[in-house]
Amino acid sequence: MRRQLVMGNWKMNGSKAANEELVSVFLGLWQKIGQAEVAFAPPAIYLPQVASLLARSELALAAQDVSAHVDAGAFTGELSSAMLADIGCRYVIVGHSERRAYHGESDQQVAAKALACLARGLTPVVCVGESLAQREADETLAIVGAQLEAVQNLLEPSQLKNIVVAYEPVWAIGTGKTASPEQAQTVHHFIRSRLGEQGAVVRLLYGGSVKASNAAELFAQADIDGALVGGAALNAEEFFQICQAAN
Ligand code: G2H
Repeated sequence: MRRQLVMGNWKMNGSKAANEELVSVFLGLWQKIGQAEVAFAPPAIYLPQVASLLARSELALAAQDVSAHVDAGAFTGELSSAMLADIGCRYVIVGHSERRAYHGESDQQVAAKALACLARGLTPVVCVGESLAQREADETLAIVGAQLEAVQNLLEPSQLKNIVVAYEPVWAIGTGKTASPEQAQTVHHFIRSRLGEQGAVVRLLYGGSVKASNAAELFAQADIDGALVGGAALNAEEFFQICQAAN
């Protein structure tokens, strides 16, 4: 049985006051009625603040990125998985398409970051997904398969069961276009089969313009175990509705 996971990726949004408001409104609504696991991924500078806002709840803290370097050292500007674990993170998003596009992260670097997370007890949420041009060229499964394979090549099979995979078609991110439930299910099913034995326990999230209005039909798909939510996670009421749909 895979417990549904809904993670709010705040991207580069927030302020001390806005974060406090968002988390407190959400917690007031959530009040342990939910079965799904819920996580917040604020910008790194706000992780300690959100950790303290979530302290008496069961909600999880997630980081948006991590260094691939496991050991402390001369890596200016980087944050290690040990540091993220130290301040209470449970999850780390790795390989988000915005990091791949704007910071040139390769499949191999993303895999190294996933390994760094596992080395310090954090769960990597490995993002995969194709661009519009790749989908139109019928390359979706080849691209997603290659992104996944880089992770499979670096991790031991026994470590694979401790990752989460987020399928985020790049053409659906922040565009208002969502993959249809059937399109998403096709790719999720492919990912699960590629994960082999471990596929039965690995949670597969869908991401890309998830909203209160489309969450339930996505979550109804056999291989969709939750969502990575961007824009709609910045509104406490809407994020609550999405989390409720995952129960
Ligand atoms: C995809 C998603 C969150 P949005 O990037 O990771 O963002 O829901 O705004 O498309």
